[in-house]
Amino acid sequence: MGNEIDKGLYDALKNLRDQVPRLADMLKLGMDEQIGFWNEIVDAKLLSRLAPDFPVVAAICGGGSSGKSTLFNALVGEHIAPTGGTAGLNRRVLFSVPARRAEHTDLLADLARPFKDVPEHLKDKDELTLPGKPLYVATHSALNNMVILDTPDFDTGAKGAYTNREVTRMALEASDILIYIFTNSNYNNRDNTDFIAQMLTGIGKRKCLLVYRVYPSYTQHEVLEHARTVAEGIYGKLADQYLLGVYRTDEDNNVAAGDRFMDIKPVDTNDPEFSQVLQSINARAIRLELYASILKDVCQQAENIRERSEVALDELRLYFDALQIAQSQSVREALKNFPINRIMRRFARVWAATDPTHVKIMRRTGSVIEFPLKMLLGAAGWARDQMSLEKADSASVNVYAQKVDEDLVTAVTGIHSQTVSPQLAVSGSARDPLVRRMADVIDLIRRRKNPGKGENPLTETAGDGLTVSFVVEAHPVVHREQALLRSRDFKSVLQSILAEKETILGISQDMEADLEKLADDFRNKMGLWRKINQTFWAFLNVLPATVAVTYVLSTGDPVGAVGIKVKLAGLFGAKDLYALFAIPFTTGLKKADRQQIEEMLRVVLQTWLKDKSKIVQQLIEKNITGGNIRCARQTIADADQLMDNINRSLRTCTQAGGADKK
Ligand SMILES: Nc1nc2c(ncn2[C@@H]2O[C@H](COP(=O)(O)OP(=O)(O)OP(=O)(O)O)[C@@H](O)[C@H]2O)c(=O)[nH]1
Ligand SMILES: [Mg+2]
Repeated sequence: MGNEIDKGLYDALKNLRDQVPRLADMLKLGMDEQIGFWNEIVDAKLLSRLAPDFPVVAAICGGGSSGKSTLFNALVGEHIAPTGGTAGLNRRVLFSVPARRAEHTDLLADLARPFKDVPEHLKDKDELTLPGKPLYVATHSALNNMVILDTPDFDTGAKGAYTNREVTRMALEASDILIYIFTNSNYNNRDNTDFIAQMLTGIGKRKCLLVYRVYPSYTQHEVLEHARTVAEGIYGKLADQYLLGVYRTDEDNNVAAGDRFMDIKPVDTNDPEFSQVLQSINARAIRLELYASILKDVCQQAENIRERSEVALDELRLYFDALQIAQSQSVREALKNFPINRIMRRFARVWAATDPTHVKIMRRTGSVIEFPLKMLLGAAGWARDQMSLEKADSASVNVYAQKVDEDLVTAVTGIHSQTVSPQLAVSGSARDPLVRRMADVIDLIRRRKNPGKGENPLTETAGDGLTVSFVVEAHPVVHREQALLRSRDFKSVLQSILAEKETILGISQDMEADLEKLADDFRNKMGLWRKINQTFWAFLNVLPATVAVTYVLSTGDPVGAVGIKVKLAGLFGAKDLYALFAIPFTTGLKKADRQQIEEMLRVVLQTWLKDKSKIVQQLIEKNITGGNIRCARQTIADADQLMDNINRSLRTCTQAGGADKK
């Protein structure tokens, strides 16, 4: 296992630990408890342990008075832990921490995670003989980046009620390897080895170094045999797989007297020194093996959360789209009445003002008006019409203003209630790309939640290409914004929108510019004769006088989120158009002229709708939907990005977990 893989795994895990809870929170998955557990496992079991410079941790365990503390002192090279003849002397775990790292509180906390307590600095040996938090000493041991644990014995007390068993379990859990020390009087104590075996089964099998405190007279053979008994007691048939080495320490009164440190020798003289074995331990490889199943579990859970997030994100997209459709529909609602007379008159003026000079002169002679229209208009009536139009115009402004008022109230009331509602009901044409996308998302979510059931809402109704209806839940992500909007007085929302009504009534500078450009474009498309053809010109002027004040827009077509798409085919069908002109079909209006007028109306109407939609949309967004829209849009963007990163990290973690098993 290369260092790069370790580092990659560690970084990927760290990213996951940071990003998975963030994503869940961002999308309001409502899995707080599960995610809390997940966080804890990643922190306690994996992250702290897989940090590249985390020390190798070895726990010294064994029965009472077998020499654990004496061994501990020998390994750290100082007489720190109390030793004595009374079994059960130590009641707490003592960590030896390399002095240069002893000031890192985080490291201390990570080392003692299973204890759920940060170790305290040992001030007095006797502290160890009283139960309590784990303790630590800073040491200058020759063992590089190594932490040794002295633990209490686990066989003091009556069977079933041993004093220190839970502490031993935590110490084992905190360590990478086990140093098991035993004596001639307890090497075949099944109770002791069973206990260790049981602990290791629960927390993951640690490999082990055996130390036999023995009389010098014991032969190598005897020592190995007794050690075998211990190893098999702990690991059963798999003993060889977990045994890192067998060592002996011969009884020595100088040691008991504290004059010398315990001397640990390999039983087989060809084996490496004890400290050498300790130093060559590849803790990270051990940990990867130890935590492989935890890692797999953590990845699996992260994957589950990621999948849930994906659904939630799709649902949010769906809500976002639905809200946009609802908003566009309300914009359309607000602009139901089209002041065709005003707009067309304005356009006629723009048209006249931008007429080239020679056309103006020719027009004045009146010689180019074609016959049927002359009949209709009457040459003399022309000027009179122009006068009366001005009056009609100002009267129509008031009527129109009132209509806009009504339409706005209806539209604003509608979109407001949709925006704060727990559900959003929208409908649209199956041909609309946005509607198709929504249908696909609904289908995707349904298939993920409930594989193999139901059908794409689109395929159910798409045969005739007509309207599809959706009910979309308000996404939890926008609940806060909804509450904010709900807490505002609706009347004042409405008032602040109506206060800006003027911007809808007037013809903005933008629109004026658009109309000029339109006139230009049109003229460029016309041949010379058509340019001076006064039939066309006359129509432009007669139009406002002959139509109703406003023309109610109505269309079953949905409005795309990006802009208003006006389908004039349905709006001004041939019949509609003639009604609009109030000109009998028999007038003999040339087909070419009719098409020209239709085309012109279409673009003028589109220009107007574009201009006004923008204004109304801004009004609605500013006062009603803006919070939800911004919040949804931002969350979608952020979650998308997070999801990408999580996918990458997950792949790294899964690969590291997989590679480890081989
Ligand atoms: N003669 C002799 N006595 C030793 C040797 N090693 C340890 N002892 C003694 O054995 C007794 C127990 O040693 P400790 O190191 O305290 O044993 P422990 O396993 O830490 O005991 P508890 O903490 O009580 O579980 C002490 O009196 C030590 O002096 C040795 O090599 N020779
Ligand atoms: Mg002790």
